[in-house]
Order: sequence, then C-alpha cells, then structure tokens
Amino acid sequence: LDQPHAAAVLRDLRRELMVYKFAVDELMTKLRILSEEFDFAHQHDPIEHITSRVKQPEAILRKLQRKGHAPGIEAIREHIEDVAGIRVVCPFVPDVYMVARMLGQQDDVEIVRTKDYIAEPKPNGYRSLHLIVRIPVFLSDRVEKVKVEIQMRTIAMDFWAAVEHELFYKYDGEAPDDFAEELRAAAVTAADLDSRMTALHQRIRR
Ligand code: 0O2
Repeated sequence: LDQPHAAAVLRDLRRELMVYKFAVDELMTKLRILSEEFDFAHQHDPIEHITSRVKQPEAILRKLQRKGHAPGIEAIREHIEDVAGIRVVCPFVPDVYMVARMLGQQDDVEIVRTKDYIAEPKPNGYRSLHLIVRIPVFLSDRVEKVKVEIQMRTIAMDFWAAVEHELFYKYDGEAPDDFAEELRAAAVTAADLDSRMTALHQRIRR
C-alpha cells in the first residue's frame, strides 16, 4: 500500500473497529450475567475469569495481507474472525460446554462456527473450545451484526496455552527438539488434572 492510502485505510479502520468493541462489551455483560446468576441459583460460578481484546488495526492489516486479501473493511468483516476476541476461563470442563450452550441459546446470539479442540486437541496438545458468534450492535442509525471469537477453556488449559504461547514466542518457532514432545506430555497432564478436579467437584456436589 502507498503511504496516503495506508493512512486513509487505518483512519477508516479505527472508526469501524468501534463496533467490535461494542460487541465485546455486550458479550462481556452477557457472560457476567450468566456467571453471577448461575452462581446465585446453584452455588457454583461456572466462570473463573474473562478477558477480552480488540486486535490492533496494524495487526489486522498484517493478517489480511498474510491471507492474501486486499485491505478494506469488507475483507476484514469477511475474512478476519478474531478482530474481537473474548477468552472465558472456567473451573471445570463441563462448565465450558454449559456456558457455551447457555450463550448459544440466547435469541440474539448466532453461533457461526464451533471448533472443539477439547474433543480433538491440536497436534501440539492445545485444548480449548472456540466459538465464532455474531451479535447485533444497535448504533444511532443502524444495526450491525458483528462477529466475535470466543475462546473457552479451563484454568489448566489456560495455564498450558499461556506457557506454550510464551515459549513459542521466545523461540520464534525454533524451539529445541524435545520441547514439542514435552509440551504434548504437559498437555496430557493438564487434561488428567481436569478430569481429577471434575471428579472431585462432582463428588462434593452429590
Ligand atoms: P493470538 O496472538 O493469540 O491472537 P485464524 O488463524 O484465526 O484465521 P484458525 O487458525 O483456524 O484461524 O484459528 P483457530 O485455530 O481457531 O485459532 C485462533 C486462535 O486460537 C489463535 O489466535 C490463538 O489465540 C489460539 N490458538 C490456536 N492454536 C493455539 C496453540 O497451539 N497455542 C496457543 N497458545 N494458542 C492457540 P492467533 O491469531 O493465532 O494468535
């Protein structure tokens, strides 16, 4: 992109990105309501913590370019599904599926796609439930349907993913040979921990 064109695209983008922030705000409220109300009704909070972020315009444009698309808001809407991202960390695996189900049942939440890396972990051991959802954002003169990526995982899965991300980042993908095997083994340990903790929790609930 030539400089003036790139600057214009970035400026437009900043305005367009506002709706992604609003979509995140709406979903954060929905998730907080589920967390608080379920806790009140059942004496168990299915959400340990939630974080969110909207991708920086520069990072969005880089991803678009990497995927071979010309810059522009239409291309972003169509091809970049993680402009808005929410990460929901739950105590136990059943909580992950329950929160996903409760969210999906809401009238204004459309589940566009689900990727279940808990049922089928990635080859490196990564486990999480990924949802792409679409929700309406009511603006002053129109309604926009906005896509948000929601990553849902347990505390154990989150611990593994955070460490893996840091190691991978540090080594820039060139980690020592035994790292991959160690990480896979650690992911199995994390999954085992999840099963044991769930079993303990279910015994207490009975
Ligand atoms: P970042 O820095 O976290 O934003 P996409 O690449 O999004 O077009 P893909 O690959 O089908 O499409 O998406 P997927 O598999 O749903 O994964 C998207 C996000 O999940 C990643 O975003 C990561 O946040 C997370 N993720 C996926 N695989 C791994 C993994 O092996 N380890 C860790 N730590 N996180 C993972 P980004 O944009 O790649 O990265």
